[in-house]
Amino acid sequence: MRTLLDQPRWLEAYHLYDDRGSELFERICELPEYYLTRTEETILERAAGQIIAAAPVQCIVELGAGSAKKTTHLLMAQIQQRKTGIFAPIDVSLPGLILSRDFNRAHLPQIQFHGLHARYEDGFASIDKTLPTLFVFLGSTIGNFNPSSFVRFFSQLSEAMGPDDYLLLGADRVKNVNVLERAYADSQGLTAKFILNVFSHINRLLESNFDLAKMRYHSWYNPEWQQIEMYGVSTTSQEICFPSFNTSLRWEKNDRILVEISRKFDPERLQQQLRFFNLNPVQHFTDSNEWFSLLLLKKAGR
Ligand code: AVI
Repeated sequence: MRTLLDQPRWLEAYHLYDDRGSELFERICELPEYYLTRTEETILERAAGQIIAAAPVQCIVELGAGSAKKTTHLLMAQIQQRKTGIFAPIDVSLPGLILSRDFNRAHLPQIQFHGLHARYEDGFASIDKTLPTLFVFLGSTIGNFNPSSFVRFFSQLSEAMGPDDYLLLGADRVKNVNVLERAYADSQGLTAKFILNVFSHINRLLESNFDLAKMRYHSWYNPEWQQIEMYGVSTTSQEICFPSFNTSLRWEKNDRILVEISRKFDPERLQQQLRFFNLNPVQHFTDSNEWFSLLLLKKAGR
């Protein structure tokens, strides 16, 4: 929360995902304007067989899996091609893991389920490096990392990977600005609710007095940084108090707090960048509009 005193003010995006935030995000994924989830699933459905054939693994580890609905395509391909396997989703949300476990038990009994209730960075430590593994990181969650968390994440992930391991990475691509901006300013106002909900979460955590009635949501595509930026903007001059830290800040009218970024990628450039983390490109899958990319990469080593 110290980032609120930085200039410009900003917040760590993981505060977005309290119970209400997680529920709102699930609903965002169903919105007509929010093409990411649907497009990624279409690619996965079509390419799952090729991905599993190219990555001869025994285990699939999914980072930030949620209910792991999309991963079912990979697990089914694993069963078809290798009869058996292990699925180890890592997530901070227990309800998502339970849903995924129950689905596996009912529909994919050939797959051993080992869910891990943890932040994925913390889950890396418990990964067996000797078992050939496909790491899966979907949904373009890498877009929510700022440059320093991007480097930290891929350094830790690459370190956790063994020499026979692969990574399947979902990345939303740079595209027409209107398509991008509409996806983050939907007509039902769900994205606004999702972004502003972070202030209620912070009030609960810090006993602060952010007032949702005195702020509005603003988002835009920053072409220089190739990212959607999502802000809470104060509609009046107000004092925000943090009693547990014995401090406060003045939030002036029209001043904004950056709540989340969603970076958009050029897949070729992203592949080049990932070579710095010893992750080499194997295959690239995309949709007919070339809106979203699924990159299959292999840890360098053998
Ligand atoms: C989770 N993440 C990839 C979403 C995104 O598109 O950046 C979060 C989101 N924020 C607003 N809408 C969706």
